[in-house]
Amino acid sequence: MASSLTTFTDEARIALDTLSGRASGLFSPSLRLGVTGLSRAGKTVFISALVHNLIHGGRLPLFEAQKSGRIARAFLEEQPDDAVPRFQYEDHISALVNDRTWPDSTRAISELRLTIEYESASGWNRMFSSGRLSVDIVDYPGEWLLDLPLLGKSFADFSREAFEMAMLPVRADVSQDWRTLSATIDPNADAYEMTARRLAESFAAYLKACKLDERALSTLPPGRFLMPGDLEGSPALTFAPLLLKGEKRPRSGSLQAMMERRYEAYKTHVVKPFFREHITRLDRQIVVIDAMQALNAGPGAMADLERAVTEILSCFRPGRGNFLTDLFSRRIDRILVAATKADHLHHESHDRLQAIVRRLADRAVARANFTGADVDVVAMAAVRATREGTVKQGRETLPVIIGTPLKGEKINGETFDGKAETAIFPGDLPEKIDAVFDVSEADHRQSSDDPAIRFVRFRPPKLERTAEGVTLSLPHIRLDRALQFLIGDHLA
Ligand SMILES: Nc1nc2c(ncn2[C@@H]2O[C@H](COP(=O)(O)OP(=O)(O)OP(=O)(O)O)[C@@H](O)[C@H]2O)c(=O)[nH]1
Ligand SMILES: [Mg+2]
Repeated sequence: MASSLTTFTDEARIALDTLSGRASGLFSPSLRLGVTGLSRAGKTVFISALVHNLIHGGRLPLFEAQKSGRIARAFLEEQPDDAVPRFQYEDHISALVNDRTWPDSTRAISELRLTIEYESASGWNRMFSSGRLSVDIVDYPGEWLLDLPLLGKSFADFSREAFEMAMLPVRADVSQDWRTLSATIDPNADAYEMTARRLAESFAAYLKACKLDERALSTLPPGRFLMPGDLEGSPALTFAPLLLKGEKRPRSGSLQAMMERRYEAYKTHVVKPFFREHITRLDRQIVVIDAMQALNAGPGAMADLERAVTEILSCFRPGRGNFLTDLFSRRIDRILVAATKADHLHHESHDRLQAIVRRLADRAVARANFTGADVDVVAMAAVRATREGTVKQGRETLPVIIGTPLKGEKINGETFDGKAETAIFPGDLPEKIDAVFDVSEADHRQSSDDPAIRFVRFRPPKLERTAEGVTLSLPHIRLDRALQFLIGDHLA
């Protein structure tokens, strides 16, 4: 009785929230923009650059409302959700602009409200619209999204798949320790906390190792094993897949029973609330991917990135009979897959990068059987850390990029001090994009022995100042194109 009562009030509350959200939306329309991507993909830098460019009237020729001078001002306002951490915009901008360092990794959800005052392009709209749009930007780890498929999987499915993935050639060596440990454990033995912990730690260490630079493998669930947020050490995170023999029901008091219970707790107390409270309220979504790093690591990493994008897109596919479908009060109608960090390439390669991302997204859309939203792609740099130039080498003139490599970065044995500027010939992306997807080549070129591009991390750029000493907004590549797709139509 008690439990059905709570469910009832919960549902009533959700319905009321939706209603009041809709009603207040009449006065000041708001748009919820989700920004996701795997860790280090570039979410924080993207949001910071987007907001900075809008607030400071940056150069955004492809963003129509700005180009035609219809934006009166853009400013930050208090966010609507009191229980979600605020996106620390000021800190991130201070790092980028004053210290020329990249912002710290964020690893959890955060939110920021940006309000834009604009004049509508049509007289008709001018009469009826408020001329204000509040964009609620929600930054959250893609790793958490990849947990959605768990809702449809039993502990036995989860365990079986985890071992299958761990045995793939790209992962077999990094998963070795965890698999060896698992092989010594009997699921039917009595449950001991220390066994659970050892297994969970070993499994988490393997998941973390997949993320190391030279692997650049994207993530396997459970997402919170890599991004625990405030759940670190809790029982809902102290479980691991087990090598099960057959689909027997576990004996009560056994390790298997304990692991299963915790796996179910993870789904109930971590995965479901996250989707209910955050994902179902989004209107638009950008999925930031680090295609540069995957390209650099070879076709195995590209295939893996494609798998991650496929799974991410599946999460936004409505009407699949999962518990989400009923909860969607709004529907995401546009999704942008954005490869950021294009400033690591000369502009001659930008279109190739975009073509590669297009191919990747098309395949992901097809594999996820995705319909219901427009999916577009862009190769961009939220913050452009390099300039372009040419260098003469004998008779040849090579296109180069010029920037300040981060302290400790190396090329050809030279180590940079983080101060000197340098010109780098980044290499070209292949003309035939099939090559970058061809996994059969992965065996010969598993890591960066023969990278397609030379990849060095640069410091954020030095901002120019006007004669009056005002710093100009952060330079970017095609950030305006992303903005136009994500919010442009709401400012028409
Ligand atoms: N050159 C260049 N580097 C970028 C750009 N965006 C991100 N980076 C690099 O990528 C790193 C990660 O960017 P973040 O924005 O912190 O990534 P994130 O997705 O928020 O990462 P987490 O908070 O760890 O999930 C930065 O520290 C930069 O080194 C860009 O536009 N240009
Ligand atoms: Mg971040």
